Amino acid sequence: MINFNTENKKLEKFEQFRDEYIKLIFNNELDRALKFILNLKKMNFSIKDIYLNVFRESLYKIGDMWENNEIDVGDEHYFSESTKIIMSHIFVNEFNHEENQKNIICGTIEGEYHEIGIKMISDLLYAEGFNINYLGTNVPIKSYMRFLNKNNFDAILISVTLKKNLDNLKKLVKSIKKEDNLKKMMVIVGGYPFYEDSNLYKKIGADFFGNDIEDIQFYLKYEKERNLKISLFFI
Ligand code: B12
Repeated sequence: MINFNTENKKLEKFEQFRDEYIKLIFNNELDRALKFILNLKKMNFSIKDIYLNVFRESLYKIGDMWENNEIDVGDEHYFSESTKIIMSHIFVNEFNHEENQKNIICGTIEGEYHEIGIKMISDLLYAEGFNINYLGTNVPIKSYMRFLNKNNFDAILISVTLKKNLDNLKKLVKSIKKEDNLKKMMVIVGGYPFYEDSNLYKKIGADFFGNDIEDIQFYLKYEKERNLKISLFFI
Protein backbone atom coordinates (compact mmCIF):
# COMPACT_ATOMS: atom_id res chain seq x y z
CA MET A 1 0.00 0.00 0.00
CA ILE A 2 1.27 3.49 -0.85
CA ASN A 3 1.92 5.68 2.17
CA PHE A 4 0.90 9.12 0.88
CA ASN A 5 2.58 10.94 3.75
CA THR A 6 5.95 9.39 2.98
CA GLU A 7 5.40 9.90 -0.77
CA ASN A 8 4.50 13.58 -0.23
CA LYS A 9 7.55 14.14 1.95
CA LYS A 10 9.73 12.54 -0.70
CA LEU A 11 8.25 14.78 -3.40
CA GLU A 12 8.71 17.89 -1.24
CA LYS A 13 12.36 16.93 -0.75
CA PHE A 14 12.83 16.53 -4.48
CA GLU A 15 11.28 19.95 -5.11
CA GLN A 16 13.90 21.43 -2.77
CA PHE A 17 16.67 19.51 -4.54
CA ARG A 18 15.37 20.65 -7.92
CA ASP A 19 15.31 24.31 -6.82
CA GLU A 20 18.77 24.10 -5.26
CA TYR A 21 20.12 22.53 -8.45
CA ILE A 22 18.59 25.31 -10.60
CA LYS A 23 20.04 27.94 -8.26
CA LEU A 24 23.55 26.49 -8.45
CA ILE A 25 23.52 26.30 -12.24
CA PHE A 26 22.25 29.87 -12.61
CA ASN A 27 24.94 31.05 -10.15
CA ASN A 28 27.47 29.58 -12.63
CA GLU A 29 28.53 27.02 -10.02
CA LEU A 30 28.67 23.92 -12.23
CA ASP A 31 31.24 22.31 -9.97
CA ARG A 32 29.11 22.75 -6.88
CA ALA A 33 26.03 21.57 -8.80
CA LEU A 34 27.90 18.36 -9.69
CA LYS A 35 29.02 17.86 -6.08
CA PHE A 36 25.46 18.50 -4.92
CA ILE A 37 24.18 15.77 -7.25
CA LEU A 38 26.93 13.31 -6.28
CA ASN A 39 26.08 13.95 -2.66
CA LEU A 40 22.46 12.95 -3.29
CA LYS A 41 23.77 9.67 -4.61
CA LYS A 42 25.87 9.25 -1.46
CA MET A 43 22.68 9.85 0.52
CA ASN A 44 21.32 6.76 -1.29
CA PHE A 45 18.95 8.47 -3.68
CA SER A 46 18.90 6.35 -6.82
CA ILE A 47 20.20 7.60 -10.16
CA LYS A 48 16.70 7.11 -11.53
CA ASP A 49 15.30 9.44 -8.86
CA ILE A 50 18.02 11.99 -9.53
CA TYR A 51 17.46 11.84 -13.30
CA LEU A 52 13.67 12.03 -13.16
CA ASN A 53 12.98 14.10 -10.07
CA VAL A 54 15.89 16.53 -10.17
CA PHE A 55 17.09 16.84 -13.80
CA ARG A 56 13.81 16.25 -15.63
CA GLU A 57 11.74 18.34 -13.22
CA SER A 58 14.27 21.19 -13.32
CA LEU A 59 14.17 21.16 -17.15
CA TYR A 60 10.37 21.29 -17.11
CA LYS A 61 10.58 24.23 -14.71
CA ILE A 62 13.12 25.96 -16.95
CA GLY A 63 10.70 25.47 -19.86
CA ASP A 64 7.94 27.21 -17.89
CA MET A 65 10.29 30.04 -16.88
CA TRP A 66 11.28 30.52 -20.52
CA GLU A 67 7.63 30.49 -21.65
CA ASN A 68 6.81 33.14 -18.99
CA ASN A 69 9.75 35.31 -20.13
CA GLU A 70 11.47 34.95 -16.74
CA ILE A 71 14.62 33.69 -18.45
CA ASP A 72 16.13 34.20 -21.89
CA VAL A 73 16.67 31.47 -24.50
CA GLY A 74 20.44 31.69 -23.79
CA ASP A 75 19.79 30.85 -20.11
CA GLU A 76 17.71 27.88 -21.19
CA HIS A 77 20.46 26.61 -23.54
CA TYR A 78 23.05 27.09 -20.79
CA PHE A 79 20.91 25.17 -18.31
CA SER A 80 20.28 22.21 -20.62
CA GLU A 81 23.93 22.02 -21.74
CA SER A 82 25.10 22.13 -18.09
CA THR A 83 22.72 19.30 -17.26
CA LYS A 84 24.09 17.27 -20.18
CA ILE A 85 27.64 17.76 -18.82
CA ILE A 86 26.60 16.54 -15.37
CA MET A 87 24.72 13.57 -16.85
CA SER A 88 27.85 12.62 -18.82
CA HIS A 89 29.90 12.70 -15.63
CA ILE A 90 27.40 10.39 -13.94
CA PHE A 91 27.31 8.11 -16.98
CA VAL A 92 31.09 7.70 -17.03
CA ASN A 93 31.74 7.49 -13.29
CA GLU A 94 28.66 6.23 -11.50
CA PHE A 95 27.10 3.44 -13.58
CA ASN A 96 27.73 -0.27 -13.13
CA HIS A 97 27.15 -1.91 -16.46
CA GLU A 98 26.81 -5.67 -16.68
CA GLU A 99 25.90 -6.56 -20.21
CA ASN A 100 22.70 -8.54 -20.76
CA GLN A 101 23.22 -9.15 -24.49
CA LYS A 102 20.31 -7.00 -25.66
CA ASN A 103 21.28 -4.47 -28.31
CA ILE A 104 19.38 -1.22 -28.40
CA ILE A 105 19.60 1.82 -30.65
CA CYS A 106 18.35 5.22 -29.44
CA GLY A 107 18.01 8.67 -30.95
CA THR A 108 15.64 11.39 -32.07
CA ILE A 109 13.95 11.71 -35.42
CA GLU A 110 15.00 14.08 -38.21
CA GLY A 111 14.09 17.67 -37.21
CA GLU A 112 14.13 16.93 -33.49
CA TYR A 113 16.74 18.61 -31.28
CA HIS A 114 15.26 17.70 -27.88
CA GLU A 115 17.45 14.83 -26.77
CA ILE A 116 17.74 14.87 -22.99
CA GLY A 117 14.63 12.69 -22.52
CA ILE A 118 15.86 9.89 -24.78
CA LYS A 119 19.40 10.22 -23.35
CA MET A 120 17.94 9.65 -19.88
CA ILE A 121 16.06 6.56 -21.03
CA SER A 122 19.18 5.33 -22.83
CA ASP A 123 21.44 5.90 -19.78
CA LEU A 124 19.02 4.17 -17.41
CA LEU A 125 18.76 1.16 -19.75
CA TYR A 126 22.56 1.09 -19.97
CA ALA A 127 22.64 0.94 -16.17
CA GLU A 128 20.31 -2.08 -16.42
CA GLY A 129 22.83 -3.86 -18.65
CA PHE A 130 21.47 -3.07 -22.12
CA ASN A 131 24.06 -2.48 -24.81
CA ILE A 132 23.28 1.00 -26.11
CA ASN A 133 24.03 2.65 -29.45
CA TYR A 134 23.17 6.29 -28.91
CA LEU A 135 22.86 8.35 -32.11
CA GLY A 136 21.72 11.70 -30.67
CA THR A 137 19.56 14.28 -32.42
CA ASN A 138 18.19 15.01 -35.89
CA VAL A 139 19.18 11.67 -37.44
CA PRO A 140 18.07 11.36 -41.10
CA ILE A 141 15.81 8.41 -41.93
CA LYS A 142 18.32 7.14 -44.51
CA SER A 143 21.07 7.10 -41.88
CA TYR A 144 18.92 5.16 -39.42
CA MET A 145 18.15 2.61 -42.14
CA ARG A 146 21.82 2.23 -43.08
CA PHE A 147 22.78 1.81 -39.42
CA LEU A 148 19.99 -0.71 -38.76
CA ASN A 149 20.91 -2.83 -41.77
CA LYS A 150 24.58 -2.94 -40.75
CA ASN A 151 23.92 -4.09 -37.17
CA ASN A 152 21.69 -6.47 -35.28
CA PHE A 153 19.35 -4.71 -32.84
CA ASP A 154 16.67 -6.07 -30.53
CA ALA A 155 14.92 -2.71 -30.26
CA ILE A 156 14.97 0.84 -31.58
CA LEU A 157 13.84 3.68 -29.29
CA ILE A 158 12.97 6.97 -30.97
CA SER A 159 12.01 10.23 -29.33
CA VAL A 160 9.81 13.05 -30.61
CA THR A 161 8.95 16.24 -28.73
CA LEU A 162 7.51 18.47 -31.47
CA LYS A 163 4.34 17.28 -33.16
CA LYS A 164 5.57 18.55 -36.51
CA ASN A 165 8.19 15.78 -36.45
CA LEU A 166 5.63 12.96 -36.19
CA ASP A 167 5.45 12.66 -40.01
CA ASN A 168 9.16 11.86 -40.16
CA LEU A 169 8.73 9.31 -37.39
CA LYS A 170 5.90 7.64 -39.32
CA LYS A 171 8.12 7.48 -42.43
CA LEU A 172 10.95 5.89 -40.46
CA VAL A 173 8.68 3.28 -38.89
CA LYS A 174 7.20 2.49 -42.31
CA SER A 175 10.68 1.98 -43.79
CA ILE A 176 11.63 -0.29 -40.88
CA LYS A 177 8.49 -2.39 -41.12
CA LYS A 178 9.09 -2.94 -44.86
CA GLU A 179 12.42 -4.73 -44.26
CA ASP A 180 12.22 -8.48 -43.69
CA ASN A 181 15.49 -8.59 -41.75
CA LEU A 182 14.15 -6.04 -39.24
CA LYS A 183 10.87 -7.84 -38.52
CA LYS A 184 11.98 -9.08 -35.09
CA MET A 185 13.25 -5.67 -33.95
CA MET A 186 10.89 -3.89 -31.54
CA VAL A 187 10.04 -0.32 -32.49
CA ILE A 188 9.44 1.77 -29.38
CA VAL A 189 8.53 5.47 -29.47
CA GLY A 190 8.11 8.13 -26.82
CA GLY A 191 8.14 11.79 -25.94
CA TYR A 192 5.68 14.62 -25.40
CA PRO A 193 3.01 13.87 -28.11
CA PHE A 194 2.58 10.34 -26.77
CA TYR A 195 1.51 11.60 -23.34
CA GLU A 196 -1.50 13.24 -24.93
CA ASP A 197 -2.74 10.31 -26.98
CA SER A 198 -2.08 6.79 -25.79
CA ASN A 199 -3.10 5.35 -29.17
CA LEU A 200 -0.79 7.55 -31.19
CA TYR A 201 1.93 4.90 -31.34
CA LYS A 202 -0.44 2.59 -33.23
CA LYS A 203 -1.20 5.31 -35.79
CA ILE A 204 2.55 5.73 -36.21
CA GLY A 205 2.92 1.97 -36.77
CA ALA A 206 5.20 1.39 -33.75
CA ASP A 207 5.04 -1.68 -31.48
CA PHE A 208 4.97 0.17 -28.19
CA PHE A 209 5.30 3.55 -26.54
CA GLY A 210 6.58 4.38 -23.11
CA ASN A 211 5.95 7.35 -20.91
CA ASP A 212 8.65 6.30 -18.59
CA ILE A 213 11.58 4.05 -17.96
CA GLU A 214 9.51 1.48 -15.99
CA ASP A 215 7.22 0.89 -19.01
CA ILE A 216 10.21 0.25 -21.20
CA GLN A 217 12.04 -2.00 -18.76
CA PHE A 218 8.87 -4.03 -18.30
CA TYR A 219 8.22 -4.26 -22.04
CA LEU A 220 11.78 -5.26 -22.91
CA LYS A 221 11.82 -7.82 -20.10
CA TYR A 222 8.44 -9.23 -21.10
CA GLU A 223 9.52 -9.47 -24.74
CA LYS A 224 12.71 -11.19 -23.65
CA GLU A 225 10.72 -13.81 -21.74
CA ARG A 226 8.25 -14.17 -24.60
CA ASN A 227 11.07 -14.72 -27.10
CA LEU A 228 12.65 -17.22 -24.75
CA LYS A 229 9.37 -19.13 -24.43
CA ILE A 230 8.96 -19.15 -28.19
CA SER A 231 12.46 -20.53 -28.75
CA LEU A 232 12.02 -23.16 -26.02
CA PHE A 233 8.80 -24.26 -27.68
CA PHE A 234 10.64 -24.92 -30.93
CA ILE A 235 13.50 -26.93 -29.40
C1 B12 B 1 15.91 22.06 -23.23
C2 B12 B 1 14.86 22.46 -24.23
C3 B12 B 1 15.28 22.77 -25.53
C4 B12 B 1 16.73 22.59 -25.97
C5 B12 B 1 17.03 21.08 -26.16
C6 B12 B 1 18.47 20.76 -25.83
C7 B12 B 1 18.78 19.31 -25.93
N1 B12 B 1 20.05 19.04 -26.20
O1 B12 B 1 17.94 18.41 -25.75
C8 B12 B 1 16.76 23.40 -27.31
C9 B12 B 1 17.35 24.75 -27.03
C10 B12 B 1 17.49 22.76 -28.47
C11 B12 B 1 15.26 23.57 -27.61
C12 B12 B 1 14.80 24.01 -28.83
C13 B12 B 1 13.45 24.23 -29.12
N2 B12 B 1 12.43 24.12 -28.27
CO1 B12 B 1 12.60 23.35 -26.50
N3 B12 B 1 12.58 22.88 -24.73
C14 B12 B 1 13.49 22.49 -23.86
C15 B12 B 1 12.90 22.22 -22.48
C16 B12 B 1 13.18 23.41 -21.58
C17 B12 B 1 13.37 20.97 -21.77
C18 B12 B 1 13.28 19.67 -22.61
C19 B12 B 1 13.82 18.56 -21.78
O2 B12 B 1 15.00 18.23 -21.86
N4 B12 B 1 13.00 18.00 -20.88
C20 B12 B 1 13.43 17.00 -19.91
C21 B12 B 1 13.27 15.58 -20.47
C22 B12 B 1 13.89 14.58 -19.52
O3 B12 B 1 11.88 15.32 -20.52
P1 B12 B 1 11.18 14.67 -21.79
O4 B12 B 1 11.80 15.14 -23.04
O5 B12 B 1 9.71 14.86 -21.61
O6 B12 B 1 11.52 13.11 -21.67
C23 B12 B 1 10.89 12.24 -20.75
C24 B12 B 1 9.65 11.56 -21.33
O7 B12 B 1 8.97 12.35 -22.29
C25 B12 B 1 10.14 10.26 -21.89
N5 B12 B 1 10.65 10.18 -23.26
C26 B12 B 1 11.15 11.12 -24.08
N6 B12 B 1 11.55 10.60 -25.23
C27 B12 B 1 11.31 9.28 -25.18
C28 B12 B 1 11.53 8.26 -26.10
C29 B12 B 1 11.17 6.95 -25.78
C30 B12 B 1 11.39 5.86 -26.78
C31 B12 B 1 10.57 6.69 -24.52
C32 B12 B 1 10.18 5.34 -24.19
C33 B12 B 1 10.35 7.72 -23.59
C34 B12 B 1 10.73 8.99 -23.92
O8 B12 B 1 11.21 9.92 -21.02
C35 B12 B 1 11.86 11.08 -20.49
C36 B12 B 1 12.11 10.82 -19.02
O9 B12 B 1 10.91 10.69 -18.33
C37 B12 B 1 11.38 22.05 -22.83
C38 B12 B 1 10.43 22.31 -21.67
C39 B12 B 1 9.61 21.05 -21.35
N7 B12 B 1 8.51 21.23 -20.70
O10 B12 B 1 9.98 19.95 -21.67
C40 B12 B 1 11.25 22.97 -24.04
C41 B12 B 1 10.16 22.69 -25.11
C42 B12 B 1 10.03 21.20 -25.35
N8 B12 B 1 10.70 23.35 -26.31
C43 B12 B 1 9.79 23.92 -26.99
C44 B12 B 1 10.02 24.65 -28.19
C45 B12 B 1 8.83 25.39 -28.77
C46 B12 B 1 11.29 24.67 -28.80
C47 B12 B 1 11.68 25.36 -30.11
C48 B12 B 1 10.65 25.27 -31.25
C49 B12 B 1 12.00 26.83 -29.74
C50 B12 B 1 12.37 27.71 -30.92
N9 B12 B 1 11.47 28.62 -31.23
O11 B12 B 1 13.41 27.55 -31.50
C51 B12 B 1 13.01 24.67 -30.48
C52 B12 B 1 12.80 23.45 -31.40
C53 B12 B 1 14.07 22.71 -31.70
C54 B12 B 1 13.80 21.43 -32.47
N10 B12 B 1 13.64 21.51 -33.78
O12 B12 B 1 13.76 20.35 -31.90
C55 B12 B 1 8.40 23.74 -26.37
C56 B12 B 1 7.58 22.68 -27.13
C57 B12 B 1 6.11 23.01 -27.18
C58 B12 B 1 5.38 21.91 -27.90
N11 B12 B 1 4.78 21.01 -27.15
O13 B12 B 1 5.40 21.84 -29.10
C59 B12 B 1 8.76 23.40 -24.91
C60 B12 B 1 7.72 22.50 -24.15
C61 B12 B 1 8.96 24.74 -24.14
C62 B12 B 1 7.67 25.45 -23.85
N12 B12 B 1 7.31 25.52 -22.59
O14 B12 B 1 7.01 25.92 -24.72
N13 B12 B 1 14.51 23.27 -26.55
